Amino acid sequence: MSTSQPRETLVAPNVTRIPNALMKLYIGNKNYSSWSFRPWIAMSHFGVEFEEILIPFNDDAGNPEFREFSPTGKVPTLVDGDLTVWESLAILEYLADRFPENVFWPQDIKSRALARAAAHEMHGGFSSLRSECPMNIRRTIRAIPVSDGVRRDVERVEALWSDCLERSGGPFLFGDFSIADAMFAPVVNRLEIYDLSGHSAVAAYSETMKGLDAWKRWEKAAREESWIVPADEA
Ligand SMILES: N[C@@H](CCC(=O)N[C@@H](CS)C(=O)NCC(=O)O)C(=O)O
Repeated sequence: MSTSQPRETLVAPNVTRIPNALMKLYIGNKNYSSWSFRPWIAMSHFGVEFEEILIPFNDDAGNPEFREFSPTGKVPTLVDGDLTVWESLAILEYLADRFPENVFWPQDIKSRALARAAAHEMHGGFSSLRSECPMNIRRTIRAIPVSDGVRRDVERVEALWSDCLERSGGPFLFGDFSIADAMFAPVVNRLEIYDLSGHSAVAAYSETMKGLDAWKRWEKAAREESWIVPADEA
C-alpha cells in the first residue's frame, strides 16, 4: 500500500495556494524599510505565498530602480499578474479581498471600523515619530533627544493601543492579528529602540508582536543585512 499523502495534507493549513504565478512583493532594506515591513509581516503571518524582491536603497530616499515597477518610485509594491498595487495600506486591503479565508480584518463590523480607523491613523499620521525616529531593527536601545511632536505622537500611540487592547482583551490590538497590527509593527520597533515609552500596555503588546514567527524572520534577515543608511541612523 502506498504511504504517500494526498498533496493537500502536506500543505500547512494556513498557506494559501495560488494557482498561477506567485505574487511579487517588492521591498526595500529589511532593517530600515518600515513601509515594506507592513504588508510583508501580514503576508508572512497569514501564510500567503509570494516572491520577495528586495531592492536595497542606494541613497537616503530610495532607489531610482523602484521606478521600474512602482508608479510612485516607492516600496512596497505588490505585483499580482497584470495588476500592480502601490501604497502599503492599499496592498493590505487588496490582500484582504483576495484571500478572504485569511481574516485580515476583525470580523465584527464595529471592531473592523475601529481597526480601519487605527490603520488609517497610522498611515496618514505620526509624522514626527516617523521622521525623527526611523525604524532600525539592528539598533541597540538608546534614547535620543526628541521634539514635543514625538512626545505627543507617543502619548497618542499609548492611548490608542491601551484602548484597543482593553476593548478586545488582546493579545493583538483587535484580539487576533489584523492589518492594524501590521500597520503598527514598525512603531513597536521605534518605541523600543529609542526608549520612548514605559507604558505597561506598550510593553505587553510589543512582546506579543516580537514573538510572532513572521517578526522573528524579518528581524533575522534585517540583522544579516550589511547596508547602512546614514539618514536613518538617528
Ligand atoms: N505611503 C507609502 C510610503 C512608501 C515609502 O515612502 N516607502 C519608502 C521606503 S520605506 C520609499 O520607497 N522611499 C523612496 C522614495 O521616497 O523615493 C506607502 O504606504 O507605501
